[in-house]
Amino acid sequence: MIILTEELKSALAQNKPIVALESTIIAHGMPFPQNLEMAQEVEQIIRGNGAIPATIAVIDGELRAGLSTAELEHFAKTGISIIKVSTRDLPFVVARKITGATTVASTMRLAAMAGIHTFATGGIGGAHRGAEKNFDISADLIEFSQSNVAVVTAGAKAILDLALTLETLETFGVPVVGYGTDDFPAFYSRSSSHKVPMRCDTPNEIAAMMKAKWAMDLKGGIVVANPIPSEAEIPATEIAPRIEAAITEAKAQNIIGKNVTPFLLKRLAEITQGRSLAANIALVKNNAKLAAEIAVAYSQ
Ligand code: PSU
Ligand code: MN
Repeated sequence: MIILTEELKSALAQNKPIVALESTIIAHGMPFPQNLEMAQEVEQIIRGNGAIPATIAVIDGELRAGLSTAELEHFAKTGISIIKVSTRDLPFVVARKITGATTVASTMRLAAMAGIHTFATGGIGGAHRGAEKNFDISADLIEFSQSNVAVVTAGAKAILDLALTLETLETFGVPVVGYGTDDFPAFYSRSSSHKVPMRCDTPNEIAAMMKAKWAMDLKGGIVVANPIPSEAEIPATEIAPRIEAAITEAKAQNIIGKNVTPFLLKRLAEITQGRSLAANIALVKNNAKLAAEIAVAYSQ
């Protein structure tokens, strides 16, 4: 059902390490041209660390893994006018032969469909603040209970309610592993006031968990929480008031549903004069490197 490049087909057949990448982060997560540079650099980092990148998207209704430079450029330049496709949107864009950018949830689903079990992103979606009333809980969290994919993420953004996010993952039986840390990272900051339930310090330890989980037929993914590099970090005390400001604006402008995350990311980049964007790019690259190392360990 999913269409792979020749390179990915033969890599899968030979059990070579592959890292899946999402396309929403390109179209909705960052402005052009930084999004295109990020997408290309991330692919290079994955190759440099011994794995093959598989950027996932829906193109004219076709489920695709492995995009050409021209296709990456199309997503980067078209930006937010490309439909953001979460799991619930897959039947619609396929049936209507539409082009869509896949989120963490739908990328996990399509990666698993292709037989790819490692995925690098920036930050996963989660339970938004106020989720106990408005039920805004990202489909990313539910997907972690469905698709057998380890996702490397810089924790979850402090635009979310991290306590509710962690509780939801626990309810769904999803392991949340701190990579070299006991704290759950908060995207722009290396730590939050929340602890991770378990910790690993090497890619081999994570690959062993993936094998153990799926050997037991425990369905679903693993959250690999990888803190942003220290030199790119924005301290929590500094970013917190800016996040508050962006959330207040979103409420005032009645931004809801799938538009919330892209709106907050864009406003934060403006409010921090690009600093949040630089941090975002640094953490995605850091996650790509770790994901490649995990994919290499997993393939052995
Ligand atoms: N977090 C980021 N950058 C992103 C996203 C999240 O730092 O680009 C995107 C991812 O594609 C994620 C999606 O899967 O937002 C979650 O959106 P929602 O909260 O609407 O489920
Ligand atoms: Mn949502």
